[in-house]
Order: sequence, then structure tokens, then C-alpha cells
Amino acid sequence: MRILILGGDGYLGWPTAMYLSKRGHDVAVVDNMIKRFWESEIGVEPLLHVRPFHLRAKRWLEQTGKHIEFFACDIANNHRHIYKIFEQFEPDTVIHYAEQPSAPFSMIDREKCISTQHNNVLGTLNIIFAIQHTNPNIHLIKLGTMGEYGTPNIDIEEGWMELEHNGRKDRVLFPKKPHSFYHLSKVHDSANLEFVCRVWGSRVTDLNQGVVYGISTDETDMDPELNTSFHYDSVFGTVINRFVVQACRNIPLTVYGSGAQTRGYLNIRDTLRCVELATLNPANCGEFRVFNQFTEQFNLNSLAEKVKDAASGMGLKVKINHVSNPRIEQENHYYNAKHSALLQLGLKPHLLTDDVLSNMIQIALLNKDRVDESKIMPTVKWKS
Ligand code: USQ
Repeated sequence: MRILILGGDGYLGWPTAMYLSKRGHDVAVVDNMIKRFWESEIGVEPLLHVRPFHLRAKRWLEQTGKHIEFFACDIANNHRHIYKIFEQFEPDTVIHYAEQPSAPFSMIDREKCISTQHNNVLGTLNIIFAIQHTNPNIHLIKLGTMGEYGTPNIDIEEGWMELEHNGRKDRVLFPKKPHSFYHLSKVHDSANLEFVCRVWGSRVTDLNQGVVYGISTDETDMDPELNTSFHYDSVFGTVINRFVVQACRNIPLTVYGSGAQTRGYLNIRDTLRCVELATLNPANCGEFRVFNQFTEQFNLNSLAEKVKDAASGMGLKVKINHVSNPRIEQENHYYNAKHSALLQLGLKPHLLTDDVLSNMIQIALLNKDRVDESKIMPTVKWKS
């Protein structure tokens, strides 16, 4: 299959490009390197050294004989260029990761909120039009988020629900109560995507992904030059990744608030497999298909205990600290989200075991001198 990966320089995009390339697909990547710009803007760096894209692609070619083509393009601001790339590469599937991925980043100020929504919502609209312009049959796989639903006091369905109101029934998109301007940008994307499926007959899979953790995949493990961009800072780092790095530096784990907040989580290896399953089993024309992409749910206190136990097993002494919650989010809430569609397609989850955490801790320990401790404590508040 010919697969175009948007945002292929990022934490998930680069491992996905290698994973699909290794499995014999023709893979090309689009990126404008804006994540590297945002990192410089807020003064953070990934834990592992990440080579420039062209050197990673060169090393991948040397290691496997497989070529990953690269297009530098800003999808949010240059629709003509993206049309040209679609015409030239002729993808069957487009996997869209090219979004600003951080909730705290989107809450810094007006400018960051607007650049998040501009980049994410307009970028996705340009992709929708590029597909319509070049080949309406292309299957778009879009990375959404479980955070679109928030934490409602009812069971969360996979995207759609049957609603009965005043004696009449309809199938409607599940109600959204997102946690941040970033999560809101994905809600707007989902609404735009459902619309074009309904009106133009587009084919879209929206992967409502939970919180991803993990430093390595089979492909990144092949060579340190193939590392992916792993963050531990309070803006781009996700919670398990942050706890692992904190444990290595003897910094008390930063549980926000009571720690009863519950979310769905998945290993980065499962992200790759889920995207592959969606690619191999495309949505039908006119279908807006939603999968809830996570494998287990935890609250923060149990996650902190798991990291503490794994670190103790390696001789590290870890404390857990409840810091004042910088976010406005429910701390004690009901959470029961369905996530059966990807399992039915054949996903075999990599669960969060002691071994998985120990392996992450081991890699983080090897790089612990690169940790900037001034970037650990949260500085972005949802409300001043
Ligand atoms: N949290 C802590 N301590 C920390 C960092 C976070 O207690 O040091 C808490 C947060 O308050 C929140 C939970 O951990 O309750 C998850 O926060 P996170 O920063 O790991 O994840 P989040 O901001 O929700 O966003 C991440 C990704 C995003 C993806 C989302 C999936 O950055 O791209 O969409 O996870 S979900 O959370 O299901 O919406």
C-alpha cells in the first residue's frame, strides 16, 4: 500500500513510518518541523538525542534497504503544496499525526491557543480538500483523542451512540466535554470529518487515542540513530513518561491533585499496531468510523505506585508528591470507556507490566544526565 504519514518527524509519526516501511508498504512522510520550533520556543528538548529527519531516513535505508520519502510542507498554510504532494505520491492511505499534541501548550496564552487550533483545524481541512481534489477514495486515518469525550458521568461509546428523545431515536456522535483548547481542536476536527463523510462520501477513521507511553519500538531499538522524540517536560511529556524520568532523577513523582483522575493508556507499540489495523481494514466510502484507541485504564495514584514499585525493584528510592493541580479537570469521576473495535480487528495489547516499566527506567537511567530538572514542575495553569 502507498501510505503518506503527516507529522512523520514526531514521537509517533517516525516510529509509524519505520514500522509500516518494514512491513513492505511504500511510505512517505510530510512534516514542517514545527514541533522542533515549539520545543525551542519553550526551551525543552527530548530525553534522547533525535537526529534530523534526513539522517534518520538515511540510517533507515542503510539498515533495511528501504527508502522513506520526505516532503517538507506546512499543511495548515500551504494547500497547493499539499495538493501537489498528493498528486505526486498518490497515496492509498493518509495517516494524520500533524497536529500540536499538548494540552498545556494550548493553554499557555491566547497566541498558543490560536496557533494550536489554526494548525490543527485548518491543517485537517486542507487534508480533507486535498483528498477530495486528488482522489476521494483515499482512506484518511486521523489521530483524535479520548480527551474529546472528557469524563462524562455515563459510559463512553466508540464515537457514536443511539439516542432516544421524546419518543424518537437517532444515531448521533457521542457528546464531547474536552479538557483543553488542544482537545477541543480535535473535537472540531471530528465534526468536520463526520460532515465530509456524510456529504461527500469521504472515508475516515478517527482514532480516539488515550495517553501513550513508551520510549522504544522494535524499529527504534535497531539503532540509537533511529530514536524517537520522547518528552518528560511538563508541556510535551505525557504522565507515565514523566514519572519514569522523575524516578530516575530521584524527583518525587508529580501527581496532580488527588490523583483519582482516570484515563485510558496504551503502549507506543500498540499505537503502531492500531494504525496498521486501521490501514489494512479501511472505512467504507461515506463512513465516519471511530475507534477508542487505548488498552487499559488507570488512575494517577495507581500509576505512580506502579512506577515506584518498578523503580524500587531496581534499587531506586521514589517518593510520590501530590502537587496542586494546574489543570481544571474532575478529580473524582466515573470512567468507563468502550474499546473493543481494535481488539476485534486483532490487537494484542502490550500491557503496562513491571518489565515494561523497568525497561523504560533502564533507558531513562542511561540518559539521565540529559534531564533538565527545571522543566519538571508544571508552569502552565488552566486559570490564573
Ligand atoms: N498528570 C499528572 N502529573 C503529571 C502530568 C500529568 O498528574 O506530571 C495528569 C493530568 O492532570 C491528567 C493526566 O495526568 O489528569 C494525563 O495527562 P497527560 O499530560 O499525560 O495527558 P493529556 O494532557 O491528557 O494529553 C495526552 C497527549 C495528547 C492525547 C491525550 C489523550 O499529550 O496528545 O490526546 O494524552 S487523553 O488524555 O486520553 O485525552
